Amino acid sequence: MIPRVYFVGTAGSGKSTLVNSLKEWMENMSYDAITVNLDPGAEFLPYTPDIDIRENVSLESVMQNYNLGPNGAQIVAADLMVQEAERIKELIDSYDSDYTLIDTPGQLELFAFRGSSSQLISNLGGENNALLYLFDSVLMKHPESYVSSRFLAMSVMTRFYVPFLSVVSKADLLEPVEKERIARWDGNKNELMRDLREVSASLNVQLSEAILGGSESLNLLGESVFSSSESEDGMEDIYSFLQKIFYGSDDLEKR
Ligand SMILES: Nc1nc2c(ncn2[C@@H]2O[C@H](COP(=O)(O)OP(=O)(O)O)[C@@H](O)[C@H]2O)c(=O)[nH]1
Ligand SMILES: [Mg+2]
Repeated sequence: MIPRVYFVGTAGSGKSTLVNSLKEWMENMSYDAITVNLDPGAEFLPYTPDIDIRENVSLESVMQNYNLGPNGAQIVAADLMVQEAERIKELIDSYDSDYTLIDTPGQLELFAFRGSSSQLISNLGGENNALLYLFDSVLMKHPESYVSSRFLAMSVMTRFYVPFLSVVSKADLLEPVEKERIARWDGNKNELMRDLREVSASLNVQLSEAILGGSESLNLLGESVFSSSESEDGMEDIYSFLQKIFYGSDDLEKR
């Protein structure tokens, strides 16, 4: 079964853009990947998906058929996608490719917090799933938003028991010193707490410390890879993570 790689993150974190740039990077390296769009509400995609949920479930058709506004239709569409799982799975497996890059709905909560999505992932990929969790670089610069971004990611992880990689997207928008600080926070909770104490109320710090303490012992999120779709930074790191997960080797040779 061809490995399935899901791109998950908050709206605007760069999922669709990264699907496109990772696919292009892979093509340049002569690795094969197909792309799947699972965002029924996508108006514009920077790539032409090989498989597109919108052919059967689109936000527009759900709004019309169920007489709903856009928010209600997003929810119904997310649930309707499960019924498409078998068809999409067969389509994916009809390709001879090394990877399947799967774009997910713009609004993270539609994908991450509805039971239908865990069902969809498990029906689509079984044991052959991995997830790239995109952290928006803008939200990773400051200790308070760094912490809330990590908590959100942890909460998503409690829904999907699949290997995952933390990716700080749009890294070209970060100064070198900001990148260094994020990497330090990833690796050292005490430094994060120290910086958080300088800007946040003590109750927030206590709460954050308690939750982060738990996550540290579980090694829940690990260190982040920085990626940029502008400069192609991070593509190699992402690829070697996938190679290690699916083919047991982190070198850049094809399987
Ligand atoms: N500077 C910069 N902008 C990016 C990058 N990736 C995405 N963007 C921009 O961020 C916005 C949202 O990206 P999109 O891929 O649509 O996010 P999605 O909602 O997660 O699919 C778009 O305007 C992109 O051009 C990146 O690596 N660098
Ligand atoms: Mg998108």
